Amino acid sequence: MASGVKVWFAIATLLLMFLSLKPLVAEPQVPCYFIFGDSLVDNGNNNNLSTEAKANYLPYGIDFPDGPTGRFSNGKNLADYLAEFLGFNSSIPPYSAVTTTEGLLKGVNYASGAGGILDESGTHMGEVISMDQQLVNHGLTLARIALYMKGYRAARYYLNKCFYSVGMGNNDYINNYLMPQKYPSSRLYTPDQFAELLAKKHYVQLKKLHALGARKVAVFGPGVLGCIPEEMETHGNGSLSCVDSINSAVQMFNDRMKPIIDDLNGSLKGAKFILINMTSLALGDPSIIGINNVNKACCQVSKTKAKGQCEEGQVPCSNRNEYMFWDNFHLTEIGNLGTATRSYTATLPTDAYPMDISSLLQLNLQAKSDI
Ligand SMILES: *[C@@H]1O[C@H](CO)[C@@H](O)[C@H](O)[C@H]1NC(C)=O
Ligand SMILES: *[C@@H]1O[C@H](CO)[C@@H](O)[C@H](O)[C@H]1NC(C)=O
Ligand SMILES: *[C@@H]1O[C@H](CO)[C@@H](O)[C@H](O)[C@H]1NC(C)=O
Ligand SMILES: *[C@@H]1O[C@H](CO)[C@@H](O)[C@H](O)[C@H]1NC(C)=O
Ligand SMILES: CC(=O)N[C@H]1CO[C@H](CO)[C@@H](O)[C@@H]1O
Repeated sequence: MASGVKVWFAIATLLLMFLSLKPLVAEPQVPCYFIFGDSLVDNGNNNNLSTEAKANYLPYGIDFPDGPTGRFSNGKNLADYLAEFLGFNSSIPPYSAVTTTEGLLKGVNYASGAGGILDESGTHMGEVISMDQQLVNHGLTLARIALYMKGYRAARYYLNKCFYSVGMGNNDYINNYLMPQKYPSSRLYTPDQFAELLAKKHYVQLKKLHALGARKVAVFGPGVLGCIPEEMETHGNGSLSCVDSINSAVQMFNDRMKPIIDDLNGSLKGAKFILINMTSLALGDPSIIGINNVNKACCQVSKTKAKGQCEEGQVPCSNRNEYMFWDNFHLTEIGNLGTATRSYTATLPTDAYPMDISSLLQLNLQAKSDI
């Protein structure tokens, strides 16, 4: 692991100081933020779904002001931190909990635990809101805003001004390709073919998002899945070290996303897509900031139902800021702060392509609806 990232915690600290100095009444940098993704950013959409992929029970949320909300961490998730960095004075609400059109205007969070690029990913756990379905929901949001603003043109013009984040692909591996007993994909496709299938479908999805009005979009690639505790335990050799074959399979998808970002950036007028490189974000020695446990979950995880998630009611580790992983899949709050900080202000040049979120926000794109 490279040692060039000593500064990431320093940056996080500075950023938080800066944020806490800003007056609370300041306007956010964008009027709205829409979130598409999986359990890394889900903040309650799965609560009322019939699925095992839920986190609305303790010890989830043990460090969150509202307690267990459906966030898959001990505290804030990536989207909570990004909303803070954007200048919002509260988190973006889950789509399932927003009832009024006014409530949609500052953005909503469509993310769903276990959701993927492919509709079938994660379905062995129950209901799931896939990327396609999240886009359908966003289409309904556009329609509702159009009614409210008396026209699609005005609604798209409004949506042009928002910031969007999309984080998909994790479950197409964890809860699909890497589960041969539940899904046939690893028998039907080589890792390269599967990466191609995912990338092609994701490309169409991102173009659809643009057609619904998105102009500034940060696309998060999947994480370093061979290094998450669940995969090290189930696919490793017993030494709790990263599973290289998984990392190289996921890398095939990540490598395909870069030309897709170039294509979108070149072909879609007035739009800018950026790619957050989770592989790069994982570089560096986190023990510098006190995270000295990177291969085991902080909470006691289930071995049967909802395997790898925290067991309900069990007492988690008390030194949560020393753990990278909260359960067998998800980062602790401190881990999420690191990811959010480096995607917002890149520490290494490879963290974000071709620029980080803070630079994307400053671009002056032609904010006119050209559809
Ligand atoms: C949050 O900011 C909005 C304006 O952007 C304001 O109307 C609202 O009162 C603020 N809420 C709090 C709790 O400060
Ligand atoms: C779940 O359902 C309950 C009762 O039907 C409702 O009060 C709550 O707002 C719903 N929550 C979410 C996140 O959908
Ligand atoms: C397990 O795999 C890791 C990484 O590939 C390797 O470094 C380690 O020596 C292996 N351990 C055993 C016990 O085979
Ligand atoms: C992501 O970062 C890794 C590690 O620095 C690098 O090997 C890879 O090429 C990067 N991928 C993209 C798409 O930039
Ligand atoms: C920063 C960046 O990538 N800009 C490119 C976006 O796409 C257009 C069209 O291909 C290029 O001209 C920009 O350089």
